[in-house]
Amino acid sequence: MQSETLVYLNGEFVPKSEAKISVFDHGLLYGDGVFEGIRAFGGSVFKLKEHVDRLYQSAACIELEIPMERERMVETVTETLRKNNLRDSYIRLVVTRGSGDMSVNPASCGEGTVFVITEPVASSTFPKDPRILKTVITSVRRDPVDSTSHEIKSLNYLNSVLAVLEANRAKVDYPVMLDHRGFVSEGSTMNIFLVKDGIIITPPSSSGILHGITRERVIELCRDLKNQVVEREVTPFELYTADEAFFTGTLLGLAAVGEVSGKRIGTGGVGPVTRRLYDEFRDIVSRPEEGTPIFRVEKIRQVRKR
Ligand code: PXG
Repeated sequence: MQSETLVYLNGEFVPKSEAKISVFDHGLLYGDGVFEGIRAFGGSVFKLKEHVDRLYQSAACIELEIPMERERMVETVTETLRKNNLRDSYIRLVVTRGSGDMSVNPASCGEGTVFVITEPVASSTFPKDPRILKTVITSVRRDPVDSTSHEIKSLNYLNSVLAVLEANRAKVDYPVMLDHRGFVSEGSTMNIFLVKDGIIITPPSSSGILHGITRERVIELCRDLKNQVVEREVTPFELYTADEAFFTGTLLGLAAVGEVSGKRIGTGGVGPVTRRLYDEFRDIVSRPEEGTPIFRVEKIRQVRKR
């Protein structure tokens, strides 16, 4: 039994306690890098290819060349999981600018630093019931799309950190952030949806959101279930007066919004639309066709042996 999980770091697998990078890495010095948070459920990495695509898109936007091909990156994630014998996991995939001078200018940096952390997660699916979150609309706004856009999943999460601090101070579970114009944008690490008169509404790209992979899959799910879903700007009033609201994201799947800035949303519990979508999504995440298998090679070998 290996005692410590292994971390992939620049081409090697090293024990967690030895997985270290330089203090001169610009990922640390300037938040200059990109990342993905991914989950594996029951031996399948949910939407791994989509996460890897988003990683390369984020990298392209900051002109960071990832020193390996996309296919190899997909392989590296599944290989790290296999090394750790993990079927259910939280995965953190990070590429930084690498080590360089003490200057914001990335020109002095060599090759990017790539690492993959895989941590065990107890359950192979989400809990039976969704979380219900009390929230507050924070004074901290999402950065505009022509600024340090959140469409880039970069290592700069201070904007989200400031919002979380404000939520902590307000003694609620989670922040809701507005865009620079005052329209509802998203949470610190989750996209937001609301339900009004049977229509499901979610803020569009122009509201400075990250293009969430869960968001995308839930939109598709709404359409499959013949629920009308619209991407359009949402005012705080519309959120306060919604019949239901929920967040989407890798860590929780869907989470109900119970309250926003002291105002109860619907019954303050889990509304029927949120419940239905949560139940369906909970079933979707471990389907092999929704992701990339971790143990494909071994499974084929096992089948052949029989
Ligand atoms: N908005 C923001 C700003 C995010 O960071 C989402 C929306 C939801 O996107 P996905 O693709 O997950 O549906 C995110 C995702 C972490 C962590 O450890 C953060 C995210 C995902 C996983 C882990 O903080 N953010």
